[in-house]
Amino acid sequence: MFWFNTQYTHMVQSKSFLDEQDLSMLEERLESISWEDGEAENMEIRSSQIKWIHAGDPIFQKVGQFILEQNVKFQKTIYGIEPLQFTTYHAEENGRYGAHYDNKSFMGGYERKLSFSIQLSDDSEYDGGDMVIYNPDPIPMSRNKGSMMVFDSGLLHEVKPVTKGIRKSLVGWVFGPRT
Ligand SMILES: O=C(O)CCC(=O)C(=O)O
Ligand SMILES: [Fe+2]
Repeated sequence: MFWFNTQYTHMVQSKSFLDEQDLSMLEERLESISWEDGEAENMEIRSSQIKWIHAGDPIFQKVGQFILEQNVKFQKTIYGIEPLQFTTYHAEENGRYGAHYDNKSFMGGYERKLSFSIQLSDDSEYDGGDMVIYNPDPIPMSRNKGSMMVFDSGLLHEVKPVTKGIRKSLVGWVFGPRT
């Protein structure tokens, strides 16, 4: 008999998910999108500015394909990806996102199954600001520009305060049936 290796994975990291060309084209498209108010209910734990990238942007093709490939390891029932959240954390504003779970709020009948973050700043552009996932031990995400971390939305994670410069990220959530 042949047995599939269905060992469950909690996180996956790609050190160079977006290349230089992807990054510069994405930056150009972001220029034409306007800023939105951050979510006020989270202000005690969160300080950041956001823009939304909606389905139709070419980044969804690349992200969607990677998510489907990686889901072989996560084994989640997934339907799609919410709009992507471009986020900036400024040192002057004590930019941070305190420890939280992404699967605690529901959108209609759906539940967040997987979360991901793509680094859009180079390690040299900011101090502090580490994205850390607790599994339960802390695992810091790569600080390589263009790297991508995919993780179970049920894992606690945080963005430590940025103490110098600006950290930029592209954050997304993959949803499936509410269980
Ligand atoms: O900026 C990041 O890398 C992660 C942000 C985050 O956890 C979120 O917006 O839910
Ligand atoms: Fe999060």
